[in-house]
Amino acid sequence: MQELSFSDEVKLARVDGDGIVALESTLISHGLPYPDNVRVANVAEAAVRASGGIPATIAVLDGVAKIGLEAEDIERLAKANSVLKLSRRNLPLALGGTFNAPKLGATTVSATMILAHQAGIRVFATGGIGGVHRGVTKTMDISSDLFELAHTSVAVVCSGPKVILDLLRTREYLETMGVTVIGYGCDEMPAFWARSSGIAVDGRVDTPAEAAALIRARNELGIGGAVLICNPVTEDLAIDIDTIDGWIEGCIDAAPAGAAATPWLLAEIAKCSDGRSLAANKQLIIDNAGLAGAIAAAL
Ligand code: PSU
Ligand code: MN
Repeated sequence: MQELSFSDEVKLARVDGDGIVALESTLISHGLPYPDNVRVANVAEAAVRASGGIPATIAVLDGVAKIGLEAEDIERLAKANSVLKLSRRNLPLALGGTFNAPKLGATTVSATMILAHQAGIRVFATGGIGGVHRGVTKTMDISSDLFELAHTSVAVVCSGPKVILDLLRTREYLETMGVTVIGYGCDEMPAFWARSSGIAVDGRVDTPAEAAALIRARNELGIGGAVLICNPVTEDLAIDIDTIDGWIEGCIDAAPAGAAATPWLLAEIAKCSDGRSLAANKQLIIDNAGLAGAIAAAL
């Protein structure tokens, strides 16, 4: 088993049996600009604590998987400009001292789920999950987040798939692969900066206790894979999906291929939305962390 390094706070929580919430680090290194990224990472951790959980932000530092980061680790990830974006496929390249690869790696949803699962953490919060990209019939670009959600037993609290994606195909993939897609206080799948997508979820919960009961029910089946709890962005910062689609259509043809596509699109739309997408993105990450803390405490 991969050797994990725990922060003092997480070590203590493991002994005490507290509800731990995994937080990812790619949104720090690739998703949000500096210094917003540092503030959001710290406030998200505080939100987990405020709702009764213990935060464990996950990353690879100097070849070691760290479960729970110190303030200076977050600052380092936030400022460095050659951080690896780690998912299932390249996580092994960042671990250990054998390879010539850079040793500083931020974990996406998939790599965070893998490491959280190894650490025995059952709840994880992020902003928006990756999914099937628009243009998939030409590019075959499908986020490894979806594969991970299908196979790894960690509940994921998010605001739905990122709206830059092909939402219908992403929803179909989740259905085919047997991910339990739940609306938190809503009947439609939220889409990141947008509260609704017109696409149905599998079911709805309205309290952390209901979410915890559902996660327990899936775990007891022993089938692996995730319950995806979709928590819509707060109303005052939400953006209408047609407005967002206009911004996406205006820039998507210029987007780079592969792993660079998502960070590029997020940064580009932050510009053409006059910062509205960024404001929504920051707040939804913090709110999802708070909800995950309450669910972890209920579990
Ligand atoms: N949520 C955010 N911002 C982000 C991400 C999630 O609010 O940047 C990251 C996650 O790490 C997710 C990744 O796993 O985007 C998806 O990247 P890709 O589409 O290349 O798989
Ligand atoms: Mn991709």
